Amino acid sequence: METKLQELKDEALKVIEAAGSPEEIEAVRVRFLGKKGELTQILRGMGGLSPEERPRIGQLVNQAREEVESRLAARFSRLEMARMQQRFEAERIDITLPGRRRRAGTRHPFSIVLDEIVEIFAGLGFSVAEGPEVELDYYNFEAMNMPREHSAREAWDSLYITPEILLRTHTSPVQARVMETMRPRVPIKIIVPGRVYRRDALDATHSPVFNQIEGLVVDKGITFGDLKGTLEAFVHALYGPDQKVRFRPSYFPFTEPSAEMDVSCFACGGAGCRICKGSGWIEILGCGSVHPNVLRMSGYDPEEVTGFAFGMGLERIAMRRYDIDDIRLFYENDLRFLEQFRVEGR
Ligand code: 2U9
Repeated sequence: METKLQELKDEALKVIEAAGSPEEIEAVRVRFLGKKGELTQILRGMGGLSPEERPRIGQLVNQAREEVESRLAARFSRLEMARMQQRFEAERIDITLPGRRRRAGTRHPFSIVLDEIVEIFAGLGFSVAEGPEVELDYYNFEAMNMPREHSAREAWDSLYITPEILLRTHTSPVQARVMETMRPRVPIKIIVPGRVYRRDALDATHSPVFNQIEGLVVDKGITFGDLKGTLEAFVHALYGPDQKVRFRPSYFPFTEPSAEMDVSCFACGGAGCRICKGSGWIEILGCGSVHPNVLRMSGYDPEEVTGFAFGMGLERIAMRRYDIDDIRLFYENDLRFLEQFRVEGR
């Protein structure tokens, strides 16, 4: 009996050392210590022993059971430790590694320039107004002092949807709508950025869809001097305080008198270069005092209030700013182009 017991114990300890998982350990426990376990069977077979033998053998069997149990427990905790160690290794994070830069996108050059322009006019007390791109002929032309037979309409190759509805050719109709809503209250001080449409073939300098920013001020006693002061402040904020400006007489049906405003070339300071085509000047915008007919059409009395307005093309400004010679680059969504406009700190 003792020899069998010793053999069983040695066998048990051998297979415990060979167990490679909690399931295998449980199988060893059942094989030796379970109800039908090999060690348990010995206990059951003790009935055949003499009364003198029984206590001694019983003690030996219990010692064997205790040793097998403690070895099983030790093996289990060693496996558990090894498993945890493996997991720590697998999930180890080296917190000293440098952070991974998230690939932030870049802002479209239009957004960069437009935000700057809006910011400047906001600082001058203007608010932003928006309106529909699909517009009525009335607001786009008639309210802008261009009745149906007016020749100026030809200057705008328009995209009509119906005889009364078209894609707006400038953002001026939004100002007419604001005056209609506000009348007869003043002041109005708004800028109107937005897309405008013309029947133009797409090429390096023309696009059927482009972006404008127009502005309108209506109040009592507004003069052409207010126009010049406001727009000079704008140009100095956008291109720097040392730029010179000049106004040249011009014509627009919706302003009288009308003018075009140039700024001394920011690239060569006025000496003449490729950017300003040798003239030393860069045309920035058109402007003028609001035509009395336009005030009247939208419900204001030109004897009571006066105003000035201006309009600029966003593509023209962005192309000058970034020295871009093909307008199509703005619309083709080529990341090799767009990713160059990474504004620091954003
Ligand atoms: C109202 C009254 C007057 C808006 C104006 C211009 C001059 C102008 C062009 C510049 C370049 C359009 O983007 S561009 O092609 N615009 O020169 N626009 S005054 O005058 C208004 C607008 C609304 C009620």
